[in-house]
Amino acid sequence: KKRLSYQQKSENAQHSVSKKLLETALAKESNLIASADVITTQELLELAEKVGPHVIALKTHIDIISDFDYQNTIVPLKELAAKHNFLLMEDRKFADIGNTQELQFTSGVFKITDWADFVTSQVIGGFESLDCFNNVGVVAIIGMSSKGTLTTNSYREEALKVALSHPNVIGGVSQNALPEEILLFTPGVNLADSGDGKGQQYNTPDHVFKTLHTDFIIVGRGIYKSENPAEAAVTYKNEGWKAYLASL
Ligand code: UP6
Repeated sequence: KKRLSYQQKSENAQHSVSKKLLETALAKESNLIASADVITTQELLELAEKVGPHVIALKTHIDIISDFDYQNTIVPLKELAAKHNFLLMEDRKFADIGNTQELQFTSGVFKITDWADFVTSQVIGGFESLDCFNNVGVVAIIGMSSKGTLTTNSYREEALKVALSHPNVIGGVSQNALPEEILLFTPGVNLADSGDGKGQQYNTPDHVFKTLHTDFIIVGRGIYKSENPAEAAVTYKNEGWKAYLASL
């Protein structure tokens, strides 16, 4: 069975962030999102500079940055995103009632609403919990990559109903195929390892394009822990693009 191309998906896209992601993928011939799970501003900015040219988005866990400071962390990060043409994906995995998520999204020191192009959110709080994200795109957590996850078949089915019905949702994180009207983001991708001894389970880019028809691969340690992150990013970018073309 064939999949829709990025071009076709971009023509069908209902949300400006989906469109931007798909256009960036086509322009850079990349479906790679680097996960910047580093813990200082300097490491974050250095990684963004190195991998920026090769990725369509940089995924952050902004709350692990120990010296976070909006002026010193976010302002230069946004400059790098503009310079290298990538989007900012904050992997906050919101999981609360709408009012609390709205506060977590707009307030505190991180002020995610001011800089993220799109965010991840659980859908466990139900449809209305996602209403607060209407200035960004939401990637719904449908299924997790870790061993023993509670995202069973029936959970995923219900989560998908919420995701598909909400206008803020552009895609889902999953280890299973999703309907083609939303974008599929797949973490748990690594060319060298099959796990991390802490429950993470890895697949290759080839596997996730062939079996899931994923749209975007998310790679963390495969890139930022490598000796040469820029080179590793090129490798994952090329592997991902080759696997995408082969799945058409
Ligand atoms: N992530 C997963 N699995 C999920 C959802 N999210 O691994 O189901 C995120 C992690 C991490 C990245 O929070 O930031 O993707 C994977 O990193 P890794 O490649 O170093 O394992």
